[in-house]
Amino acid sequence: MQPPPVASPPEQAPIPPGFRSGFVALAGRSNVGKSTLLNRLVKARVSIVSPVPQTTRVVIRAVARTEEAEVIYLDTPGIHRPQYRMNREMVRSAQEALSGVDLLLLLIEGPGGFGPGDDYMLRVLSGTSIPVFLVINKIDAMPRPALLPLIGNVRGRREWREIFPVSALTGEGCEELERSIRSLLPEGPPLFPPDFLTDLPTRLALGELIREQLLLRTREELPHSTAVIVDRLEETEKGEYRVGATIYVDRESQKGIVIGRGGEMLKAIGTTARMEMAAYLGSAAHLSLWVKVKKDWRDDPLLLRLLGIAQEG
Ligand SMILES: Nc1nc2c(ncn2[C@@H]2O[C@H](COP(=O)(O)OP(=O)(O)OP(=O)(O)O)[C@@H](O)[C@H]2O)c(=O)[nH]1
Ligand SMILES: [Mg+2]
Repeated sequence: MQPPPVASPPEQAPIPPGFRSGFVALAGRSNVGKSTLLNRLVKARVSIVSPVPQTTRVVIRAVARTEEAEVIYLDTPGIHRPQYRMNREMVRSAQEALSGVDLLLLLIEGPGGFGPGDDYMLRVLSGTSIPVFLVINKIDAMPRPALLPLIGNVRGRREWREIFPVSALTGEGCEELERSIRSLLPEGPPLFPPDFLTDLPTRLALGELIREQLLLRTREELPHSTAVIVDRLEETEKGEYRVGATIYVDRESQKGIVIGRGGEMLKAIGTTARMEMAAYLGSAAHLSLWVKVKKDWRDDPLLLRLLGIAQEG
């Protein structure tokens, strides 16, 4: 009797010789455009963006894959002076992400120039032996003649592997930056499957889409005092999604702002977030939103763990 045929291993795409892979962290003070740049580099909307400082609260990894390289980018919370337990965790996680990578991108912004927050970043990075690119972002929003003096100002402040003026918003200068990033990575095989984009868990990603709307629509009144927990995520028989989420605020008065007159604000937040969720999930999303007051939630270890901001244990 013939032995059964041995199953051949699944076909793997051959890795081209000289393929490179590695980790690149985006660092900098709040609001310089780290998340905007991450989204541009991975060509997807992975990390939320807003004009409010301290938008990003957790380290987000996302992968950019080309034929010759795989770059795993780490978006980090902006380094700032921490006031609450939440902010201490944010700064701790950001600093932790800056070690153990192959390359650091230190972002500053052109229009505001080099300030005390950037100087503090230099101190954070002072002991590192990892190569650092200085990325001067937002050059679309500054007069061109101001660029050279700014480069002159920052050039001697530490050793930079290279300096790149870019606009994460328009994409100007970003291809040159990407090319240099790829050429600096070590040779090695890809670490993730070709369709892998981010390790951000779906529930956190959906919560972030709601928080982005909160930041964009209510920023004057409640910049940092909201958190979103997705309590429910179910797939229906039709392949659509039912999402239930709770928005936490610090004070009763903030609850009124989030709900708005006649519920208008909450409705607007829900409508846009639901559309964003549908795009993210690739199928229709039905969203129920609740608003709860939880005083001092930014110092609550359990809630911070649920939000992925504090570590387990
Ligand atoms: N004009 C201009 N605005 C930009 C550019 N990049 C980012 N921005 C704006 O700058 C603001 C902050 O951008 P983010 O990407 O959220 O900044 P961040 O560094 O991730 O901020 P944190 O997460 O708070 O640390 C947003 O309003 C962006 O639209 C740029 O190249 N040009
Ligand atoms: Mg950010």
